Amino acid sequence: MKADNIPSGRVQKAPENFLTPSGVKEVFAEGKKGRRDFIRNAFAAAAAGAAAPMAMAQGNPVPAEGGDPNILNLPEHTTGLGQGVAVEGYGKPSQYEANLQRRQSPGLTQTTQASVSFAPLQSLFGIVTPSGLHFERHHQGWWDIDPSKHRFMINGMVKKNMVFTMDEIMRLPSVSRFAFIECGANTATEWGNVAVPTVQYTHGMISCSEFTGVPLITLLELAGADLKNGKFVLAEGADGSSMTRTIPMSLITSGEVIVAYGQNGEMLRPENGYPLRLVVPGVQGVSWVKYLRRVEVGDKPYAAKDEAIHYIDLMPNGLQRQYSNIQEVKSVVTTPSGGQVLLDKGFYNITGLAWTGKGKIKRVDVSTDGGRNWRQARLETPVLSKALTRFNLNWVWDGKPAIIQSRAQDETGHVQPTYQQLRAARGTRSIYHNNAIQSWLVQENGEVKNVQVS
Ligand SMILES: Nc1nc2c(c(=O)[nH]1)N[C@H]1C(S)=C(S)[C@@H](COP(=O)(O)O)O[C@H]1N2
Ligand SMILES: [Mo]
Repeated sequence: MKADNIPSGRVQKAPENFLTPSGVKEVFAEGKKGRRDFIRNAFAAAAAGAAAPMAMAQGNPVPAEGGDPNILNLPEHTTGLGQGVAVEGYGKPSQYEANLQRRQSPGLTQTTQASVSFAPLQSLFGIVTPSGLHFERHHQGWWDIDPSKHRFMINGMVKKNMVFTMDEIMRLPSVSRFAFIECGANTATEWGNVAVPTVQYTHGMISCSEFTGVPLITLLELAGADLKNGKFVLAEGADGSSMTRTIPMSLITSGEVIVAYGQNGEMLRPENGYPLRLVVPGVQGVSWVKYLRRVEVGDKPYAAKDEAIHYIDLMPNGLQRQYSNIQEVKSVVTTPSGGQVLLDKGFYNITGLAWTGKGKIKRVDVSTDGGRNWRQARLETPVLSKALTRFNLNWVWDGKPAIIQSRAQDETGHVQPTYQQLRAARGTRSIYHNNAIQSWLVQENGEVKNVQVS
């Protein structure tokens, strides 16, 4: 069944011509071999598309007669002696999970010095992104900086300029909080209806971690910052990208902005800013300055390059919208999603992620008919402010083409827009800040594809 034959006729088949023919083949080849194995085949198509999320990925079908050898024959792991502890090792995932990787998008130019890697959302559970699978965005490469030589400075509208070593920062009162980070360019290819094949590439520039560090306000108070006239802070990174961003003081005085050294219970990973990064919950990723070495207190926005010419939105009236910091309410179904293949009709767990930079997710509705009917999904706890929220919904697939969508609403009442609504408000020439409803087409043969419903 082709996308253009879908019931309503409202579906536009997303163009795939940006993918090389072999890239497209790779995505679906595995799935075609044996559709009965939803998990094994659908997710094994790793290179350009999906990746295996589940342990069952390696299982063989259970024989109808004669007993299951996987039960009848005692395996070696039941009769033999297992491996000893890896005494000084750092634990690694199972060898059977080798397909679970962050990857460069097939929709972007492939380079050896790539500057973006996408998190495999289709294979993740719950709300925490394992640190090794956190998306990466480097404007000038990443570094593994010696923490004993790293310095953090405060200047500008302060009583005294201050310099901290890492040891000095780690003596101060710390806080831990869960927060999502989303690059403002996440889902950018969909503005042009370029159908990158999987959710890894449509939405994989988002991750969620527990961050630990010192509230920036604590450090500013130590320096005697002028919190009355100092309305903005400039944050600067120590890499060669000259990454500087203006942070409004209101976010800092609320205590939310953290100068973080911890991520998911250990020190930050080098790719994510080791040994120090700014955590700015609810705000787009570019403001989460990595390798943080300096903040300056000022009385006006700095209009730095990454806020004057990048990360701005070209509006329909031809004007640029600047400082669109807060990431608005958004969600995406991660299974079933592009590149996956459904088995026969029957029961499936629809699952996905929702988030908003404005606070908590209030509800998520899911449609399986392209937005005509909606059912309320279960929000899994905890539902945390400015963190990812996991949702699930029971679904019985009747084997007919289906268009799966999710629509999130946050506690401020904002609802995720359709593409039609988004384009009406924002025009068609944007790159950043696309929070529209994503559609996945489940075809009769079980293959799931990225489509746009207008
Ligand atoms: N110093 C520095 N900070 C940076 C960047 C950078 O290139 N250098 N990239 C920014 C961008 S655009 C994003 S989306 C996030 C990505 O963070 P991550 O690589 O930890 O996912 O870091 C931001 N902070
Ligand atoms: Mo970004």
